[in-house]
Amino acid sequence: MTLSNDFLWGGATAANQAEGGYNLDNRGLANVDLLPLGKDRKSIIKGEKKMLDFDDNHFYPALNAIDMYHHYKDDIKMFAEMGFNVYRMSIAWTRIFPKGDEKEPNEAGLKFYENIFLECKKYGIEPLVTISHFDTPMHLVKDIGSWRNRRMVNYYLNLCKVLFTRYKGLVKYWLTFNEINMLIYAPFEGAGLYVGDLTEKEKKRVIYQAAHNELVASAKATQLAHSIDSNNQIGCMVAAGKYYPYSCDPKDVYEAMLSNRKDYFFSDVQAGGSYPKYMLDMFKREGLNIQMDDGDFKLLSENTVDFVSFSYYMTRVAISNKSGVQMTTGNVFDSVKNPYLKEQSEWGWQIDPLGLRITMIDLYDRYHKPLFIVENGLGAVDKPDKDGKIYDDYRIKYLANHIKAMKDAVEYDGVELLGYTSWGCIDLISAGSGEMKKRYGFIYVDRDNQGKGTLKRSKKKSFNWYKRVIATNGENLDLDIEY
Ligand code: P53
Repeated sequence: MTLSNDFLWGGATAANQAEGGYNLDNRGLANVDLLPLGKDRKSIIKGEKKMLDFDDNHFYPALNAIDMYHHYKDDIKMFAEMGFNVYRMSIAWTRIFPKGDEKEPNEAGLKFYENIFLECKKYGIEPLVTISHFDTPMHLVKDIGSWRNRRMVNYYLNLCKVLFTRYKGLVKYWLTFNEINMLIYAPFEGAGLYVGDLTEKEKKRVIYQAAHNELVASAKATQLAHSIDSNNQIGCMVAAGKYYPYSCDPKDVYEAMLSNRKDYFFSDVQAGGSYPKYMLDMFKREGLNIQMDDGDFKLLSENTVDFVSFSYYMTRVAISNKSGVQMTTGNVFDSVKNPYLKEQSEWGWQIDPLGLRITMIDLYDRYHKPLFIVENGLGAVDKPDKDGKIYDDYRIKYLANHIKAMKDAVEYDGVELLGYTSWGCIDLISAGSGEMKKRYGFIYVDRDNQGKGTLKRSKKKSFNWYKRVIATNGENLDLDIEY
């Protein structure tokens, strides 16, 4: 058997894409609540267009999402039926601290997550908790400008302290920030930063100041987690998917190297423990004047993460001269199309299972820490047939090929891997597009893009398939399965 007996198998969701119940039990508003469906979403995500309050012209899909707030018991039961021994989910910060800067936490919010963890425990499912999945209280966005302000570190730490204390013994695996590197490309979604009114230089300064503040917060959270309970295991989380050079022209190779460094900067600090010199040089050369406290470097070096987690959907391509090459439609960043990859999702994400293996080797060789694949999957349009059944063989194929590649990395390339949680194990709202139509789940949810539907859950064909994968610890990846 390739994978160890204690390998963690499961699925992943995020609060704002699944819970709904945006105004229940004193929950406050967060940046992610304000991302509308439709053409403005992308520029709002990127912090170019301002959306700090709801307006009547937009539909906001996160407000009710798939209403996991009321369905979590049934949903976790279905996860258990598939054999999950881990469930990755995130905390909505504003359920615990509705404004973000209160002294006392909101008990109703704490209770909600406690119930989720107890439900998981009932089935022997280990929770893997993302503390912030693109989630910043709107009050702090408006009041102090979100992560550009160092005071965010303290507010985030207050949240962490409450979580680590209250859930001691119930939760052991934590991720500090989801896809921390996304804040470079999507500052509002990633870190609550509206930067639309800034010059290019000022925008860059704000982004890297926010990055520094998040890195400090992540290290402090790691330190705190370890001091509250030595069993706690803390991971960083990066949007991975290597850049390939378009050709062996050294100019393309160099371009790919720079692009990879840009993403690895975050995990270089969180897992490696120090700022890359090129980054500090860049701050100086460009006069960015990033504010750091005296003890920051020491803190960062002494509080590295225990494991490196990442999302993987596709690889990207770097080229020195973009003129004349075809682009893919990605969601947040458009990328050069890889002519060697023949298949792509309906959203233009190029499918590359070997790229997962390559990314794993890359990350492992860089940090020598155990990896955890916490997101991977295929967003597709699922059409129920007249009996309501969903034959999602395309998803089965995607997952089988990626899980095979993942196993190969463990078996032949010497990579240490803790677990695998597929993204959106139950259909949820797409982060990039806000659509419901872009589905990842083994479990279908009856809801459409406009929020209409019964919210009824049903099993897709892939449900049975993943169940068998887990039951055989990844040994049986045959595509055929009864449904
Ligand atoms: P959706 C951009 C590019 C790759 C992954 O994405 C990304 C993003 C951010 O939009 O996000 C992660 O839903 C993220 C999840 C998200 C998932 O990938 O656009 O951690 O919240 O849902 C898939 O198809």
